[in-house]
Order: sequence, then structure tokens, then C-alpha cells
Amino acid sequence: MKVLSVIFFTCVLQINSLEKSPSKPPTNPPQLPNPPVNPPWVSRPVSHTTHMPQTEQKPQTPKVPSIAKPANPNPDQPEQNPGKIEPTNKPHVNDGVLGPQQCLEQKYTRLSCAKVFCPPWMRCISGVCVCKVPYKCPRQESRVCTLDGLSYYSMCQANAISCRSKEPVFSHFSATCKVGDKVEVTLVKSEDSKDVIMIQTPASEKRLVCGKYWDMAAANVVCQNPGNAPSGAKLASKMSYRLLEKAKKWPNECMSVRCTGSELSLAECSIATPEPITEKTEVAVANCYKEPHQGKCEGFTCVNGRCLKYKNTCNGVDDCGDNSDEMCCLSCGNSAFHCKSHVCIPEHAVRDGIRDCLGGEDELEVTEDPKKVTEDPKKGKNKTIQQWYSDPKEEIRNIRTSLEKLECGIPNMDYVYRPEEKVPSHQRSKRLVGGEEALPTQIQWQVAIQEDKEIHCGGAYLGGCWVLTAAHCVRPKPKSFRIKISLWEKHNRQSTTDSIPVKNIIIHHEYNPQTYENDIALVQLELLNLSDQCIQENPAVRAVCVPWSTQQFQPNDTCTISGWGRNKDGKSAPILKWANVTIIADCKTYYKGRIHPGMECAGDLEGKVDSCQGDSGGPLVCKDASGVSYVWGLVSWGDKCGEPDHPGVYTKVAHYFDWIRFNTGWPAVTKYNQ
Ligand code: 4AZ
Repeated sequence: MKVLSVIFFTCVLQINSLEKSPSKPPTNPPQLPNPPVNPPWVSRPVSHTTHMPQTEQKPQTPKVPSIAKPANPNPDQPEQNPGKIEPTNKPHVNDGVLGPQQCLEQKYTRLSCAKVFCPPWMRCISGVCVCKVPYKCPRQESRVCTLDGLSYYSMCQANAISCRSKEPVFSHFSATCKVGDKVEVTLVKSEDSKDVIMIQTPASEKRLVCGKYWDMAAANVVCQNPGNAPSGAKLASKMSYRLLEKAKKWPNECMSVRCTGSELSLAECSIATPEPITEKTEVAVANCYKEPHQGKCEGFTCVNGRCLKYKNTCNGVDDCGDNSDEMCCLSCGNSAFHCKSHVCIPEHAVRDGIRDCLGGEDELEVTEDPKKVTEDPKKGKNKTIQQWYSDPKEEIRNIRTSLEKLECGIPNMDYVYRPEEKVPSHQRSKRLVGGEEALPTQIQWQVAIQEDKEIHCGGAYLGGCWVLTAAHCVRPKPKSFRIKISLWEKHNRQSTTDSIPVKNIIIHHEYNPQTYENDIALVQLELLNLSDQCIQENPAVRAVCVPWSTQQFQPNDTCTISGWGRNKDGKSAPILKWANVTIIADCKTYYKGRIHPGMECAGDLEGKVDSCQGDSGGPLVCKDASGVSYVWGLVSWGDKCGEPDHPGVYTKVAHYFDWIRFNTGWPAVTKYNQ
């Protein structure tokens, strides 16, 4: 038996170097906290030195053929050097279909957090997942041992370190924290020269890898080549155990492995309990590239330079090794699940308790397609229940639950407003332009911006001490402004209405009052006396979430606008009104040369619904599949109101996510990818 190679989990995780901060930083940029000198999360049973990251790490430039252009973290903004994109990945006829073309041109990978969530040991900066500082990981109940003989408070911390060093350290199998407690993977030649995968966990015999779940994602993990450029897998196939040479002594058990493709070693994949091999068993076979692919690619060119057959794209499996074959799909084949943001995810990731699609569609309880109902570890419903020997999904679920605690985007439905004073006597008007009057506490994140006793604008409450509005609604004179929360009648307060003084106003440094570019401003509320809060607990006020990705909502999605603005007759509304509008693609057609990055149109092209003067700064709110509301836009401008073919133009808030995070310095501004 000839052992070809022994893989001790050393591989290079390639990430793109794209971190950027706002070009003109404000005077008080928030500081990243320094990690402690002796990191408290590490205990050292054996002497070993590990270089600890001091700050979040910039991603490294990939060591891959340079035809791949890194993802533009902000697809709304033209790339600095668009250059020539080659080769073009033409849409193809297959189960799943690649597209849209603009998406493919962005060269998205699994680290493009405009499209997907970062793993919990990474965070999203300027659209790219970067390694987290380990102390930002939550603690787990039981410590984890790693391949280097250290012990950490959680898998998140271990992987945050591994992410930086690009050396695999995490393993479910190093229970004793002894160096050497590792999972060994060997490729063994079969008689007909196929590479059969053998796996050996500590204190156990060698076993074969079963064919069940075996795919390119797993083969790519096995085919990582220590020291060299990652060459990856050419093919993941299976062969019948029966066909293995009988003269050799083959193991009589196999273990199924399921990888996502992002793992640095098989020890990080889900590994099933060993099962006895029978004559019918199929075992895993990998065909690894010995060197990176060269020459012309006739199929799909992965962002990492690998070449795939078109039929292997958009199938929910990471065939590329960087998942770039699953990031831009008009539909998904192979029973994979299609996220609204055009990403294909594998069937086993649907309803597994981990949100993969940006809008959470993969975790909804009901689908029309019963085929899509796969295992749910919490509810235990499955076609065949798989016993996992080690399953990192469980840890990822726990880490994400403890990280994603932010409360936003859910109104308080328990609160029933009882008007203790007069009920307004005037007639109900039916128009914002085309809107309806809201109920007294319906739009709980709506605020009114009061300047010198007058209300001309709306805004959105983000939580904490922060309100978002349009730049054209404010001046850098905090003392002239007050923010009214839970206001319904413009000129009357209700019992839940509060008026809060303003501490600071941050207008976007590139706001252009002529073109309305970057029409966005943050209003910081004054702290309450002897408190670290800015608003008193209020049952009729809730924060709206800030969208972190420009891909969260798409053209044709229906969202809601609200405000006290004028109606078609030019009269401003005495009672807060709301209307549903649709996000409109290609707004440049309606406003030639006037639509800049960071603007988006919404309304209807007949002009029946629209925002108008007085609604400015107010929120355009979209709800995701899980029912969470995001402030997708801020009322900014438009040619008149309710004019056919002249929809309202909104500041696209997701475009300014990094600006908002940087200027608030507030970690709670986002629930995900923190
Ligand atoms: C304004 O003047 C304004 N129809 C706001 C929104 C729209 C037009 C004008 C959109 O504040």
C-alpha cells in the first residue's frame, strides 16, 4: 500500500485585501478596543507560543492566478479600476443558472459579506469578512482543545486564531489538549490508481471515508496542499468498496464527512459516527490537482482561478473552494436552495437553525416544496437521522445565538394605545401621495425632526442614542433641534410622545446640496440625566435595524414609507401617514445623469404613491423573510410628487453602513457579522 500524502491540516485561507475606512474620518473616530496584554482566553497546558493578533486583521491578497479580481465590497460604487473582466462567465443552460452578469463581475466569494454571513470568528468590514480579534468571541461553557495543545474558551476563539495564522487549530478530537491529538488524513492508492481517503482520529484505527455526503467541498478540503498554492480537487468521486483490492487489508468501518468547503482540515467538518462497511458501501475518492489550473478555461472561472464545468455551478456545493460558483445564481439546481440575494445554499443548510440567506428565507418554518424539508436538529425531523460524532454546526448555532442578541426591527405589538384625551375629530384623509393614516403607535421607529419649533422632516430611530435622517434636513447646530419620538398628530403630543434634545449632528462629509449625493446625517441624542441612556423606556418606541448589505432587498420588493409630508394638493398631513412602495430598478432611465451611487428609487411608475416635501429624512422600511424591518432608504428628493415616471429618490442606507458604524462607533448598530 503506497501512502501518497499525509495532510496535517496546514492550508492557506485566502482572503482579499480590501479593508477601507471612510476617506475623511470624523474628528472623533471610534477606537477599536485593545486586546489585553496577556489574553485571558488562552491557557497553556504545554509550552507553546502563539502570536496573538493585536487588532482585526486585514485580509491577505490571495496567492492565486491573477485573472481573478477581488470582490468590490460595494457594488453600488464603481470600482476604482474596473479594468477588463475576463473571461466572461456566460449564463449557461443547466439546473441552476449563473447570473446576473453585474453580480458575476463583482467576483464574490464566501468572504463577501454583502452576500453571505461571515463565520462567527470573522467580522464584516467594507463588505469583506476579516478575522475577528479572539476576545470578541463569546465564551462557551466547556473549553476546547486545539491541535497545538492549547485550550480556548470557545471554538470561535480557536478559529479566530486559526483564521489569522491560516494554520488549522480547531479539532473536535483533541480532547486531552495534547499536541499530536490530531486527525490524520491520507490518500491511499487503490489498485486502479484512485486516491481513496483514509481518516484516523486520535486513539482509533484508520477508517475509510464513506461516499455519503462526499462532494467537491469535502474533496477540496482534503486536497489542500500545505506550503504550496492551494491546488484543490479536480474531482470528487466514489467507488464501490467491493472493487478495492482484496489482497490489501482495508478498514472495515467508514465515517461520513460533510464539509462546507471553508474548513482548513477535515477535523473542522461534520463527521458522522463510524459505520460498518458492507459490500454495498461506496467510499470516497479524490482526484487532487497537483498544481494550480493553467490554460484557457472553457467553463466557469472561479474567483480563485480554478476552472469548473458550468454544470457544477449553482448546485449548492462549493466546487471552487472559495464558493464563488454559488454566489451569483438566477436559480439553483441539484435541489439546492435559492436565496433572494442570488446565492445557492445546500439543502442540508435549510432549516438547520443557522441563517444563511441574508433575509433568513432558509430558516422559515413552512415552504411549499416538501422536498426542501430536511433535517432539523432541533425538531429531529428528517428522512434518515444522521448521528454526528462531531458537528461544528451545533457550536456555530450557539455562538451565533449569543452574538446576535440585538433587538431591532420588531415593533411592540403588545402595547395598545388608549387615547386618554380627545380623539381627533377631522375627517380621515386617504393620501400621503396615495398613503393612509397610521394608527397612533403603528410606526414605532418614526421620529420627527423639530427645528426651532417647526417640523419639516422625519427620521428613523436606530436605537441607543441614534437617529438617522437626510443631510438636507439638518444643520450642524444641535441646539436648534429636538427629536420627537412616538409622535402621531404633528401638532399634538400623545401620552407616549417625548421630545429629546440633540447632542450632536453628523452630516455626511461628502453631502452635496446641489446633487443630493450622500444625503444622510446622524443625530446623536442627549443623554438623560444621571443615565447612560438617551430615551426613557417607551412601549411605543422601537428601533429599526440598519441594513449591512446592499443586497438585502432587491428591485420589486415592497417596502413602506411614512411621514407628515404634503399630499398631491400640497397640504401637509396633520396625522402621520404611511404608504407601500416598490423598489425600482434602473432609476437612471427616469432621472438621466442624476442618480448617483447611494441613491435608490421607490414608488410606482404611475405616480399613485410617493413621498413628498415634509417626508424628507423619513424612513423607507423593508421587512425581511423573518419579519425584521430595516431602514432601507431615507426620503431624499424627486421631481415633484406623484408624477408618472418620476419616482421618489431615497438615500440607500445600506450603502452607508460602514459610515454609520464608523461614526456611531456603536457595536450594536448591527446584529450580524459583528
Ligand atoms: C422634498 O422636497 C421632496 N417625490 C421629497 C420627496 C420627493 C420630492 C420632494 C419625492 O422634500
